[in-house]
Amino acid sequence: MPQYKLTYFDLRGRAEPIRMMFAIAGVPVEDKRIQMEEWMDVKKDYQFEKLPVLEVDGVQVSQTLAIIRYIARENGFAGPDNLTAAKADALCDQYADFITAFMQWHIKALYESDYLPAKAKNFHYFEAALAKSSTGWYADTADLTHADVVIAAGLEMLKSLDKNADKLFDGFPLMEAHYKKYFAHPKLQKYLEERPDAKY
Ligand SMILES: N[C@@H](CCC(=O)N[C@@H](CS)C(=O)NCC(=O)O)C(=O)O
Repeated sequence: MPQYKLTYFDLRGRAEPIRMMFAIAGVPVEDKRIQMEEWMDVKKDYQFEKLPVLEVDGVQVSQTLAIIRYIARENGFAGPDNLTAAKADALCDQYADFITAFMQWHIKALYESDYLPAKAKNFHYFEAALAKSSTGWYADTADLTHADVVIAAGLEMLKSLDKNADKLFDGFPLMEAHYKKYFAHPKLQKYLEERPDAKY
């Protein structure tokens, strides 16, 4: 097995789905956390000058979704065939588009004008994907895929930042059921018990 080192800030953020994917796969990874004060000194050492970065036997892989797809594929969590993997990829990409809109809202306080419409539109897409699933996992797979990890971890962050978090799933019962099913996944329990406390 390769030596894995994941570098990110001392936050959950974009690294959390990656850490969770490793935990579910049962693969050890060094969880290197850089303090903000150190970042400017080392930024240039990373391919796109952004984190997270995964090192695989010293070889850098950048971009959150590229990293998570790689771990899922390596460990049998990308579905049984390429078409299923592509469906999981599409859900991850759609979630990433949505969370980018959310970040703009969070920075510029565009809650009503930008966030709420983006949330309503996207949650309908995700609810519809689950309505087509016979297993309760987003890509209709027997066990979860990276799409389930990316969306559930992303929603956990959203819950910590949305001022109306208690209403996050109102009107979206399948998404709520998925969220609970994900956080009850047996392979995630030890990680959840041991991970450092963090707001997001
Ligand atoms: N699309 C990239 C975005 C990476 C990104 O924006 N990372 C932020 C932290 S969440 C970062 O490294 N910020 C520090 C900087 O830009 O100097 C990904 O998903 O990995």
